[in-house]
Amino acid sequence: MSVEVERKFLCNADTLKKLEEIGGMCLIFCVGQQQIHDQYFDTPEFHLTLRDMWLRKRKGCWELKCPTAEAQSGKQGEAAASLCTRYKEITSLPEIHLRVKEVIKQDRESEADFSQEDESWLSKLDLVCFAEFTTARCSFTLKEEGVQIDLDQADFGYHVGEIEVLISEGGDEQAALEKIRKTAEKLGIHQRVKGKMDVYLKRNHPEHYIILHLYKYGNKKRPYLL
Ligand code: V4E
Repeated sequence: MSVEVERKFLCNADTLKKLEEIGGMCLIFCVGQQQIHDQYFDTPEFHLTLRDMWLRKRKGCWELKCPTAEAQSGKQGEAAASLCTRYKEITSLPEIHLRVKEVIKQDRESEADFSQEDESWLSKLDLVCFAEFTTARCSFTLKEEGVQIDLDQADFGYHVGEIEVLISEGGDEQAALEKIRKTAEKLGIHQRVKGKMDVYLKRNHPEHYIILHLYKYGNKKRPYLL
């Protein structure tokens, strides 16, 4: 299982110019452009997202992003670390079923085994699609660093960049944070920006957005960190 350590940044007309500039110093490769269609699922009571768990279908495959054990314990560490997020990415469907059932089962007794052939498991767990959008993504890699930079343009009119390093679970998070810090410095990034979902929910589902923020800012016992 991999852990994605990443930092979002404001993406504008200058960003490509900056990438070209640092390309001269450290060999940047454009690894391609793609259209990504995402559908995100949760129960009407937000069982998953209130726990900072993000179930999505991307390019026909299921993915679950969930907080690492460290993030769950509320450890944020130094400043560089607090600018970054880290999430476990689970792509095995049986494991996704297990994790999702674990959370939802707390309120709803659901011991049913799920078929991998169809999507009836969604309705059995009362999971509905709450967000759907397409992102045009341009990706670059910094060869020497093992860093990926994605420039995303979501179809609801939001641009955001992200600097990302993938590590294995229990891998060297400090090294990943340092690579991200160095890349951010080269790109002249200082500010913290919102992710696509934050902007999408605020515009389209303000009640969901407010509930997630209340848990964060109200200091409730949920691990959600926006
Ligand atoms: C983790 C998370 C969500 C799931 C989508 O994650 P994100 O990295 O924003 O999307 P994307 O399309 O770049 O996925 P990738 O291709 O990198 O896997 S939605 C909200 N969160 C939590 C979150 C947050 N609230 N704010 C920030 C800045 N990051 C993550």
